[in-house]
Amino acid sequence: MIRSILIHPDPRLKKLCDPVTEITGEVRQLAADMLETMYDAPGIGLAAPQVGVMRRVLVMDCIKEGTPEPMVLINPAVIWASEDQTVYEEGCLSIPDQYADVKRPAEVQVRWTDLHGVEQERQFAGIWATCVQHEIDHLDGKLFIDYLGPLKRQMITRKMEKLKRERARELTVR
Ligand code: K2U
Ligand code: ZN
Repeated sequence: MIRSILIHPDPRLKKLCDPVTEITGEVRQLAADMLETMYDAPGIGLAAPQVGVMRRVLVMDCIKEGTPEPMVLINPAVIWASEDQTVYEEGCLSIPDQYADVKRPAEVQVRWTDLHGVEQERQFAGIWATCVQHEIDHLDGKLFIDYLGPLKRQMITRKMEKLKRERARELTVR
């Protein structure tokens, strides 16, 4: 089912998430819900804390020529990062309609456990390197605005607080 996405500022988005110790039916259901929620947003990545679950699970869709390739990464870790960095104008489903340039390693090697409990390893480049680093940051309570200067971060946070007040008012007025 589609789960609601937490909006910054929210303490749950700043927490360090717990590793998954056993791949239960509940973890499988979470991953399925996260993929459904990601596609609905739409987005190309989503981390469990964004739907309020403080577990080290992220989903991505490395869309290649149209054939969706949904990926579920459990307990992901960057084991190598290139010296080269790239800048990408990032956004975040938890910080709607705000975009800013973020510099990250251009390529990363990531190790994770898949839904079948099998250990995987893959090197990511391009937008997928950016996305997987953005999602792993979420598992460590880090948002892309944490890479910005204090003034820009504060301006975005103020905008989000206003948005949340408006959304709350809509709900009460209705
Ligand atoms: O984690 C999230 O909030 C989903 C992010 C993932 C992402 C952020 C920056 C750069 C790449 C991925 C996005 O909202 S997904 C939306 C999107 C779609 C296409 C390209 C970039 C971002
Ligand atoms: Zn995000």
